[in-house]
Parts: sequence; C-alpha cells; structure tokens
Amino acid sequence: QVRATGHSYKKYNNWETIEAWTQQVTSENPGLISRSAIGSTFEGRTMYLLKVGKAGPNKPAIFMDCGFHAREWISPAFCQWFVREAIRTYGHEIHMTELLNKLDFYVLPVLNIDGYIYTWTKNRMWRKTRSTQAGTTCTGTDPNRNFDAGWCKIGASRSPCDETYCGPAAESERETKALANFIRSNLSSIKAYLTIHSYSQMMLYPYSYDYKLTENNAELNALAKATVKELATLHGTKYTYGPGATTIYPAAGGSDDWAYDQGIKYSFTFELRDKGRYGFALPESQIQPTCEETMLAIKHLARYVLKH
Ligand code: ING
Ligand code: ZN
Repeated sequence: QVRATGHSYKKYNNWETIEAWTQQVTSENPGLISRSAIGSTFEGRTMYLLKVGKAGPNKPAIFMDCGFHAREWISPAFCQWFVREAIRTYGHEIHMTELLNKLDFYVLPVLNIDGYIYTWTKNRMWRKTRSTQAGTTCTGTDPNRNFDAGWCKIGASRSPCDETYCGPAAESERETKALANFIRSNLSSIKAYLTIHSYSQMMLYPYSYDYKLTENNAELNALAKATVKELATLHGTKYTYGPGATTIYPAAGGSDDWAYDQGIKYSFTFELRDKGRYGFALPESQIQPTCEETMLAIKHLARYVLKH
C-alpha cells in the first residue's frame, strides 16, 4: 500500500516523514528551533531532539517526550502539533510568546523509533522497543519499565516475552540510556519533565513504583487539578489525575518517577484520549481536538512552572 509521504499535522505521520519534518521545521524557524541528536536506537536510527525557544542566557527548560510506546500514535502527533503551535503563535499570542521568551522546551518527537516503525510495517499493536538479546527469541523491552526507579520491583515483568518486560538491567535500552543521559547532563536547567502516552485521559505524577507520596504531593495534586480543568474547557474532555500507583496502577521503572527522583519536582505522565472506544487506534479525526485541548494543558502547566 502506497501513501503520500507529505507531512500533515492532522494525520499520523510515519517515521520517515517525521524525521524529514524535524529537519524542515528547524531550517524554516532558525530563530526559534534548533535540532540536536541525543543518541541512536537499537536499530541505529538517530534520536532527534528539538529545542524550541527564543535564544537567551541561562533559560530554564521543560523537557517533553512522545512515542515511548510504539502503538500510542496520538503521542508523536501531539509533539509535532506542539512545535507547530509554538512557531505559529509566537509573537501573536501573549502566553506562548512569554513562554518561549523565558524558557526552552526540549521536545523529543519519538523516543521508541524502532517500535514506531514496526507498528507501521508489521504489527500495529506493538508496545516495546525492538532490541534483541542472547538467550531469548522474544524481542523488546518496555521503555517505561526500564528506568532506575524501583526498577522491576512492581508492575513489571522479568520475562522478555512480556509486554511490561523491564529489560536485563535499568537503562539497558539505547533509547532510555540516551534520554537519561541528556536529562542528567541538563538537570540544572530542566524544571519540568513531561511524557506523553495514551490512552485513558489521565494526568499522573509520582510515584508509580511505590505507594509513598512525594514531598510536594499537595502541590502536584493542585496543579494537576487546575491543568485538567483547563484542558476540559475546550471540548469537555474529562481527565482523572493523581499519583500513578493509585490512579492507574503500580508500575516501577517509569521515566516520570526517575525524573522526579533526579530532582525535577514537576514530573507528569499524560495519558491522552480516549478511554477505550478506539484506544490506541484513535481515528485521525480526533488528532486536532485532542492536540488542541492538550495544548491548553501544557501551556497552563508551563506558565505555572515559569512562575514557581
Ligand atoms: N501507561 C503507562 C505505562 O507505562 C505509567 C502508565 C505511567 C506507568 C507512569 C508507570 C509510570 O504503563 C501507558 N499507557 O503506557
Ligand atoms: Zn504508554
């Protein structure tokens, strides 16, 4: 089956198209976007990171990644939408202008590129990476069970054939290692860590690896409450929110818990639309409404982080 390779914000784009888009959007917006590479995937693909913001000294930053899990296609679609809205509204909309003047957004459009490609070519419902190892014929590690945050102690599997396989060790995957290395190297500037998943319509914060609450739980709860309220203003989409362990399920090795324990006090996992009617196969007709409401949430959160 042949599909036109042109990029569209209202369609799901394949990796080839997203990769070309990262190059194009950067070259067309040199005053706002720069592109770097943070590493490469198991199959050798380059992991591109976009830095979005007006150049300035010592700016705080918000890190946001998409495409941890291969089948959650709305997630990469949102990262692309976010970058477009940033460049489209900078200089026209006061809040985005202030945000980009005062902070940088690091946007990783797809973390699990190999898995994402596999969902386009072989198995639409693939979740994990595509790494192989000696001793098993099963492929892939769950990147959101692979971080060094209570690694594999709960809600994760030590069996390589399982969907929530935590990997042979924490940060065993080239993709999670690259992300963790980038964040460790930029800890002084990164004020918030956001990771975009689907589906369930939830806004989660630490912890998921334990039932303990964070030191700033009350603040995270209030911020999540206000953020999902803002999200709902557009289409009435209802989100639940709370600590991961009690709101969705206990699961160790997640990137939000790890980022929080690195000292990033605003760390959230978003689970975008829907609540199961279409699930991971969210129709393209829902890309725009989902991304627009999520923009409201991210902008609200970013403004809060900027003021605190
Ligand atoms: N949900 C997340 C998952 O990795 C999660 C939920 C969030 C787990 C934070 C651990 C930490 O299972 C999806 N849909 O992937
Ligand atoms: Zn996910």
